[in-house]
Amino acid sequence: MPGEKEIVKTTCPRDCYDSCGIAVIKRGGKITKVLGDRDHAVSRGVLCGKCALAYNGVFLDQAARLTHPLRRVGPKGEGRFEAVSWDAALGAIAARFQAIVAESGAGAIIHAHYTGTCSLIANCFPMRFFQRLGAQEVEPDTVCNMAGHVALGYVIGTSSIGFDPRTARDAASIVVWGANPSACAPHQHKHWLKEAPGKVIVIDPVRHATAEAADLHLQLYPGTDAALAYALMHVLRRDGLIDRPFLAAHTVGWDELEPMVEECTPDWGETATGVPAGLIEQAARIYGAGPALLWLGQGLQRQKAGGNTMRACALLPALTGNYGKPGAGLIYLNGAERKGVDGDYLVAAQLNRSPPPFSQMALAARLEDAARAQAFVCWNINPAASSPEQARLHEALKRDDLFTVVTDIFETDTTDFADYVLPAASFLEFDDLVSGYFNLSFSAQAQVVAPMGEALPNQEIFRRLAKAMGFDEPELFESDAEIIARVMDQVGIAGSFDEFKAKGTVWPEPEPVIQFADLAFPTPSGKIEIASERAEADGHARVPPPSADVRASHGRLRLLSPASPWLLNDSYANDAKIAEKLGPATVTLHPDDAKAHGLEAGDRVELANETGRLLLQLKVSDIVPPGTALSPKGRWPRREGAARANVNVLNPGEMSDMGESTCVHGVEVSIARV
Ligand SMILES: Nc1nc2c(c(=O)[nH]1)N[C@H]1C(S)=C(S)[C@@H](COP(=O)(O)OP(=O)(O)OC[C@H]3O[C@@H](n4cnc5c(=O)[nH]c(N)nc54)[C@H](O)[C@@H]3O)O[C@H]1N2
Ligand SMILES: Nc1nc2c(c(=O)[nH]1)N[C@H]1C(S)=C(S)[C@@H](COP(=O)(O)OP(=O)(O)OC[C@H]3O[C@@H](n4cnc5c(=O)[nH]c(N)nc54)[C@H](O)[C@@H]3O)O[C@H]1N2
Ligand code: SF4
Ligand SMILES: [Mo]
Repeated sequence: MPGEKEIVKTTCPRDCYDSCGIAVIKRGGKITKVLGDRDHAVSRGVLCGKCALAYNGVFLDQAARLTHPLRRVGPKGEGRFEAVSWDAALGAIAARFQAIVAESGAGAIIHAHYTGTCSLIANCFPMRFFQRLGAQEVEPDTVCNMAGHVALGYVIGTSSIGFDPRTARDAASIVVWGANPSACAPHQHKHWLKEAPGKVIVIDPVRHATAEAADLHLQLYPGTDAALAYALMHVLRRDGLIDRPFLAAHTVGWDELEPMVEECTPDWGETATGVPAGLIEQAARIYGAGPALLWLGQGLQRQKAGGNTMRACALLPALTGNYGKPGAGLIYLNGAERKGVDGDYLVAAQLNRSPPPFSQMALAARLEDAARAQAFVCWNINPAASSPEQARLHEALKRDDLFTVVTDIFETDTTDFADYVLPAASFLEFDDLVSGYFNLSFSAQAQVVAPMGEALPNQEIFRRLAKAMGFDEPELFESDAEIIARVMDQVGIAGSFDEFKAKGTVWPEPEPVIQFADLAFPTPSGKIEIASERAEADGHARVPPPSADVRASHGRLRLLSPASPWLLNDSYANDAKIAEKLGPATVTLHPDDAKAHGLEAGDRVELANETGRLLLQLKVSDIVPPGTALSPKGRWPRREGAARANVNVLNPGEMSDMGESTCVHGVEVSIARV
């Protein structure tokens, strides 16, 4: 191959716990290979399987990428377009927005976004535009992890200060509760958990690869976690494993909790959760020996009582004094503000004139409402695949009078419904910053090549649209270089961005950080709030009750649709090699359930409920407990034949107990052979 070999370090900005360092090999100015960066502490030279394929496959494939602004020429949903210039597209969009603002107010312009890219500028900068415009936001976390944010806010005052994973070297145990690192955090599965000296306990209905490799797997029925937490606390109390001086000094409400804990014996726990009492005892003793780390996954709280579950689980470190020392703590996520990043600056919060956001669970209903939804903009999100009430949403998106603008790097189910499609540059095509949300790493995203065709980074798209709208606030036009310099300064990274890019990743805190070292919690009392007045004022119990969901009845199954190791949310299904790995859409049942329904592996089956129906191929395995069905998320409806549906066609979009958040793992379905 002609041309000199060049290696460019960059960072994976996907919504993933790992934030891998990447090494891109270039020859003659062209990308020849995208690899893991050997010097990077997390990726250690190897990307996950899905990114190794997608970044060398569909991301580099000009035919698969969106390369020009497009205007719809066919009916909505068909995805037929003609190429237009940026000026024509942005001019038409601005004119339509101005007309809506004049007639109905900017609140009739709805925008949805999430974590298609997590690089800070591409993820945050467009908010400056939408908040200045006064458009109404679809609250992004409601489709993912909002219940957990609200719940942890009640207990410890924050959901974005987690333990530092590097402190695992001092932990006697790590509990992974309702997370699946083997799919969602592949390098934590492969390296971090394997190398941790402590015992690993997994609490999950599914015996995924991390559960398989763990010292202990508590395979509970979905939605029974609060009961399990109480049974564990019962053993801790009974066996003298409670840190009473810590409780007295740093918590409020133990006196209200203690009598509740007393009643929740391991036998009671077994009945409520399906986990054998002996395993509950064992797990409690391992955790109680401490120091112990508790990882509360995002899958855990996607349940009807997901907020209550998170509150109950978060009591374990409080009872055992697992804060403020090495090897102790709890993690949900680590926010960028942990590294000094000022989130308000990134989104220019001072410009905000938008009405309050609404839940993504209500998206389909809102888009049906012609008076309140006149325009719909999607960026960093593919709701036609990821959102609940899929059939209803697709119908709403067909409304001819709903002016729809979608920006993405690929044609997706959502772009199919757009009036205008705006081509976004991929992470290999612009400079940005990436803040790890598990590890306390902070990284540079480097432009490796020029954007494909006429594609532009999100931030540049919305700078140009702001100009077309005639806005003049300087925040709307701040350059990437200025933002990068400012954020590097906030994080305390000395030197130029070029120097930072050469390093790839920095760890602003060189030594493992001790979570809540000063034992000051950002709650109103400054302590851990076992009993919460704020929760009570919001209509919840003062102390989270030991509740457990009842089993699905009448032959119905509880449907779990967590992450697939081969997809990243609703991305990558359009990569040919990944499609091959995925095979047909499947649902997995326990052998007892398959037998009870007269089904065999390989059968074509239909899952159905009040919201929809879906055809799948049956797998039979005891990795799932009886009464449940497993069918991973992230397939593309447009690639699933005439039905044009994925597992979200079965999700009624019910809201969880807190934060108007998703309870997608609480869906119930019936099953029948086709
Ligand atoms: N059944 C079921 N449904 C679920 C879930 C579940 O567990 N089960 N999980 C939910 C969760 S946790 C989440 S987070 C959501 C995720 O759902 P989505 O946010 O819809 O999915 P993503 O694949 O993260 O990304 C959306 C799009 O962003 C695009 N993109 C990537 N980079 C860029 C960029 O730089 N600019 C622009 N403009 N676009 C870009 C990608 O190509 C992709 O099409 O799904 C939810 N849906
Ligand atoms: N490969 C891959 N990686 C990803 C993603 C992806 O789609 N693919 N998505 C990214 C995103 S957006 C997110 S939010 C994270 C999510 O990452 P995780 O936090 O790991 O969440 P999930 O994969 O949704 O679900 C994790 C586990 O929760 C379990 N679970 C479901 N219900 C319950 C319950 O009631 N109790 C308990 N104890 N467990 C339950 C499921 O069986 C599953 O094994 O992963 C990120 N990483
Ligand atoms: S998706 Fe996650 S595991 Fe895969 S390369 Fe990106 S950061 Fe690493
Ligand atoms: Mo998510």
